[in-house]
Amino acid sequence: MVLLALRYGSNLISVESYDENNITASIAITSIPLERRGATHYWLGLASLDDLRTNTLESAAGTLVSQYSGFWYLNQPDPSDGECVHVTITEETQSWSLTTCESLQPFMCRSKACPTGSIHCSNGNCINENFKCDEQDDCGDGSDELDCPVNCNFYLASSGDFVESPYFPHKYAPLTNCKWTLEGPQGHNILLQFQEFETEKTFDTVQILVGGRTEDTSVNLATLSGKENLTNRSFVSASNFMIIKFSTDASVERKGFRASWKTEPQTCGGMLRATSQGQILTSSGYPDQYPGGLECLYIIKAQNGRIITIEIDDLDLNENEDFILIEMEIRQKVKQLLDLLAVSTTTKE
Ligand SMILES: [Ca+2]
Ligand SMILES: [Ca+2]
Repeated sequence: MVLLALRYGSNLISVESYDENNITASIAITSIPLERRGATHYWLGLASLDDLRTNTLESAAGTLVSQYSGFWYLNQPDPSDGECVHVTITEETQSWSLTTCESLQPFMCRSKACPTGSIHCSNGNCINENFKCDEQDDCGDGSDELDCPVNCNFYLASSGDFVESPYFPHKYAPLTNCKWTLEGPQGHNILLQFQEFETEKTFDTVQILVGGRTEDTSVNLATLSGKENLTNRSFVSASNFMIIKFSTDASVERKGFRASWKTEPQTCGGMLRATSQGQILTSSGYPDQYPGGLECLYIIKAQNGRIITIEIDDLDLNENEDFILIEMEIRQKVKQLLDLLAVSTTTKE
């Protein structure tokens, strides 16, 4: 959630006064249907520090807030319930409680307002609108330069389109630096597929980045060069952003590339029902690589009195960066069972 908010240059909302609590409550109430109020929670960007021994909460932006400024539910804050603050919406107000941080809940973000004559950067900064497309990075994350066709920087926001190197299918120019920033609807992945690809090997490269709207919020998915047959390979971003960068050196040009991109709804996570027959759960794209930036929550339920068994048959994760967390719920309290961090095979729980 914190990542998602950062991709839009904002942070999770943190509430520090009575007025702010009322404002966020009214925003939440108007965006949640009447029949779901009272049963609906959303995340505040606050977490308890040191099990509340110092009476302090920390906001997603890193500021410290006293627990006494909270609008807590009866018998809350109880650090044994978890570390993260969520709120429960009732008819017209919201009350806070602590809970475990792993569940996927709605959340609210806050970003700075920019004065007239200035524009919003993707990292939350505001800059004078005259600094847009002047080939200088004034935002600090390059977002004032990402939508500048005159400088070969294209911003494409849709559910799909195509991207091709300049002058394709004729040769591209030496010393080219182009960038395409693709943005699909929220909750969708981006899939990129090349129809043709030919550049000077090693010296003229196409780089694919996924994660956020800017390079500093993204990770490198692939760097391509040479003559490659990529028609059977697709490049997937688990977020609704993808960046394609094309750079060439001073000599030897080829025809370049043509690729199409489309979006598809994210399908990971969901409610599953355990039965006496075993069922198989796989990560997105298995047995191929899972896309970067995934965050999936599966809730497995069984009939009362039944035991749920999970057997891991095959596990291959990026060590220390990607993980699977298995938790169980006893009397509505969630306890952590297993945290799979490293590469290993055949574990049984
Ligand atoms: Ca600029
Ligand atoms: Ca070249």
